[in-house]
Amino acid sequence: MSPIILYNHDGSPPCCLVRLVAGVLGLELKKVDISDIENGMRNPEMLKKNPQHTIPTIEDDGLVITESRAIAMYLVSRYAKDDSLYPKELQRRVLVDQRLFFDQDLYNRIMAVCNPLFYGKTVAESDADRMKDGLDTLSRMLDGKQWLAGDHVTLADYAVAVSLATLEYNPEFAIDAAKHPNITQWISRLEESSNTYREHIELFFETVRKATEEEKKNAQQK
Ligand SMILES: N[C@@H](CCC(=O)N[C@@H](CS)C(=O)NCC(=O)O)C(=O)O
Repeated sequence: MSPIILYNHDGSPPCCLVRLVAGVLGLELKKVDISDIENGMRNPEMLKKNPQHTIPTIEDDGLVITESRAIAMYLVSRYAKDDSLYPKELQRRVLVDQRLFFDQDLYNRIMAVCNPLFYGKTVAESDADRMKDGLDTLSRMLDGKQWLAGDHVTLADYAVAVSLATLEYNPEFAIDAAKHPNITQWISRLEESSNTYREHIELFFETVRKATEEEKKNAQQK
């Protein structure tokens, strides 16, 4: 079987989710690194494959799939030995689905406090408030719970944890353990649950740190 192709960037949070899920499932990925997304994904060949011009994009047996959460659902549905990460039973699956849809919204809120930094702009107060409101919601979801959807780790936990890891781009908004103990304790549980999880998140953090340092150096030289 030929390996699944992943159009990837190590500093991209949604790509991190796909790498993490593939890693947990023990799948081999052939990474095609797209360092310049503008040129790498907006050329005619790639736009034909992915009109959204986004990474992650995967190709598996000629099937092109975009959207990190859809890719994660596909990988589990096709390749996992059991359905624990993404249950087949409707009543359990819909719990994961609702958290994954919540996660897309949370990720957008998080990006709204990270994106301005890439362009040397300040974060709008309304965006900061919306992001904090998203964290408050997540904290309530975790109240009295070990995991986000059901009694064990699912795709929902991985997706939301990767979205939160994105805050490494703007540490001013890092999760405060005193304010959100439900969230920090849940992240610790995830870290303890799997070496693969830790390795993939660490690779993402390292990439972000290097990029941020590079950015600072370039700014000083100007
Ligand atoms: N909802 C999408 C978001 C993907 C996304 O925005 N990827 C960024 C890189 S982190 C990208 O490709 N941006 C380029 C563009 O939108 O043209 C997913 O989860 O896959």
